[in-house]
Amino acid sequence: MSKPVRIGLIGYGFMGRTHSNAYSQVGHFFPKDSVTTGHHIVRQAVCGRDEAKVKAFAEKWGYASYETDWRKLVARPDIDAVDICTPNDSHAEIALECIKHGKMILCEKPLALNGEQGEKMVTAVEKSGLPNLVWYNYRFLPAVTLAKNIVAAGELGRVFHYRANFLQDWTISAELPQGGAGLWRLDAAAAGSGVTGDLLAHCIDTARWINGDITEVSAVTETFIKERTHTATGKKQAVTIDDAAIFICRFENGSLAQFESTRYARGHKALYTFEINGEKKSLQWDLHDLNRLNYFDHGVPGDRRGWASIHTSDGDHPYAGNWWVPGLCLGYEHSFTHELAEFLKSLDDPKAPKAYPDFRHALGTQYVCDAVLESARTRQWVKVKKA
Ligand code: SOE
Repeated sequence: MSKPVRIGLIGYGFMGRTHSNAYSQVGHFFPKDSVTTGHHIVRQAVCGRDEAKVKAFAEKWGYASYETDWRKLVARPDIDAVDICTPNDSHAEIALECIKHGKMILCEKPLALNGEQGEKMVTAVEKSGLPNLVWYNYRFLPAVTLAKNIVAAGELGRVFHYRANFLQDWTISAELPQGGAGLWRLDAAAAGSGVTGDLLAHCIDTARWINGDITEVSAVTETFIKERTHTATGKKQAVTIDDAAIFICRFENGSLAQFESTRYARGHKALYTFEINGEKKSLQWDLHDLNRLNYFDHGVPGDRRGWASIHTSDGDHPYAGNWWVPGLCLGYEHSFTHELAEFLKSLDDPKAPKAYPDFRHALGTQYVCDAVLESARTRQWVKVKKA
């Protein structure tokens, strides 16, 4: 008999919507008799401070009830799993409270404000044995998972290079305030860091998943707009987030890498790209063309050699067979549904290797972010702690 996983969602902004969409889709496309034998999602409650808004969200997205105090939601006996979709400064506090109440946790990325907070979360959750996940969603796009599978099968041979960018342009205006809905990402007190925790963290998660641990980094960061009006006070305040971050690094497998993220690349809205160069093959992926994996195979005869573009929409591509008919495209939102399907699958079979990032993996990513910020501050190479 399939067991319910009654979700309590805290926070209902952009991420609250992406996760709610996954909660409503997963049972249709990854039904319990195929990938997820044994657990199904119930949208039990959503929590937000503004009663009218949270009530409207609950109605729109099919939650059975709502709360305006997150502690009440966490304490409710009819909640099995809490989804933390609040700004980064409350992830640790809420997660620790969830653990006290024996709730499973699905936490928005990045795990915490910094490694120190993240360590407390990992220690507590591992002691409790409660299932835990961090929403690093991009891994779960078919083309990205295919890249992981190709590298894991050893097809690239020795890996020499990893290269990733995450470019945006939405904070160029000096008139944009810091703090408040969406704009808390510009306030270091709420976000912990700027593009490092917000954008580079995605690139680092994917890179560590595909290419292994990063051992040391050398970084530069810049804050282009030094002061912005704070929404809470209406006054100009110093901006202390990193607006742009660039780093070079070494991986444990000996490969060298470069990463860049910025919110000042005019013209780019969310250009996440990565490329991996191996001895035998290279792979390349671009979020703006997310169904394709570009693939160069040096093993084919010289006169046919060239970059191929694999449209990862056939039935045998990761996750694609669960959706429409071959050739039809998936989008950004599907990545969340796939991550959730993996979480449910692992509840069904807790002994099987986990195919999603948990708190410990996210702590490893947090350590790389911390090292990037420290290296930029000290202008030194910094060794990355091992999670
Ligand atoms: C920032 O603009 C943002 O929404 C991030 O917070 C998300 O994690 C990223 O996926 C898209 O960009």
